[in-house]
Amino acid sequence: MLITRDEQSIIPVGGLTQNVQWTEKTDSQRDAADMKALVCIPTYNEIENLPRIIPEVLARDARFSVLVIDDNSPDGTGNWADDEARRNPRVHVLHRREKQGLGQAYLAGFRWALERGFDLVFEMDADFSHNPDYLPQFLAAAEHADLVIGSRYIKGVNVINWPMSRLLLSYFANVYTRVVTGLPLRDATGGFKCYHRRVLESVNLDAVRSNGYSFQIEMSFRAWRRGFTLTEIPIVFVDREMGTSKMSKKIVREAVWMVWRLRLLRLLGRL
Ligand SMILES: Nc1nc2c(ncn2[C@@H]2O[C@H](COP(=O)(O)OP(=O)(O)OP(=O)(O)O)[C@@H](O)[C@H]2O)c(=O)[nH]1
Ligand SMILES: [Mg+2]
Repeated sequence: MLITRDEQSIIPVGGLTQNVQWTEKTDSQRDAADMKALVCIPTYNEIENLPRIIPEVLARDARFSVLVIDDNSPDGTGNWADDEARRNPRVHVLHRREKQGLGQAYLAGFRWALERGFDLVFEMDADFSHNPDYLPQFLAAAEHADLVIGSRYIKGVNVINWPMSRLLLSYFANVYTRVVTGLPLRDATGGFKCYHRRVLESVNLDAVRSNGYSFQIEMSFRAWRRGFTLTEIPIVFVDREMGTSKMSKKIVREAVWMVWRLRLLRLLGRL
């Protein structure tokens, strides 16, 4: 049982300081302190970024471990991750034979996390678009929500270094998603997220089809339909400075159709 000292209870009594009053933590506080959190980082050719981002993540909270999910990166990212995992027990690696897309990588990571008893499971890019400084805020928000989503569009537009064309695409993709699916999120395509394990246990991961940005939409939509609490916290998203982009027209096309599929499944009562 965890007990915390309540600083407020240090009260001077008769000229002496009495500081022996201890208060028990509430259930939610106790849970939060004991939680095991896994930050899943999918990688494809991120050798410039991965060695820098892992220590940044681990330094933010002692509860964090990292799972690198590498799709056989030709630049040796997976080999570097293996070496790091041998050096550091808080680092783990999942290898997949070939590049199969972001969504499939995350699903493999979620299953890995559930099998090993993690309470909180994060999604995070390797390329520093997702600033590790926000991680403690996710932990705090996760005390009151089942799924926490980093949002670029809560207070205006918080994206740095994207060309206008990409910004407009992302912004209107979110408006479109909201209108078609009804999902009440400002940023449904963002990939900086924290799931409670109960969400991943409840969502039928085998039924999740999408892989690109629509993977983010589909996971949040399924969680929302299952009645979980979703909350967005504001983040500033910075475009990658190192490494190469994996963004493609195929990813956009997939998202355009996926939202209609979700709407249909909802109408049929299947979600
Ligand atoms: N394992 C795996 N990781 C991937 C795959 N595609 C992308 N990633 C990783 O997923 C994260 C997000 O991909 P990005 O390429 O940064 O996608 P983006 O942020 O939309 O686009 P850019 O930042 O412009 O490249 C990065 O850590 C990538 O290395 C994939 O097929 N498999
Ligand atoms: Mg990126």
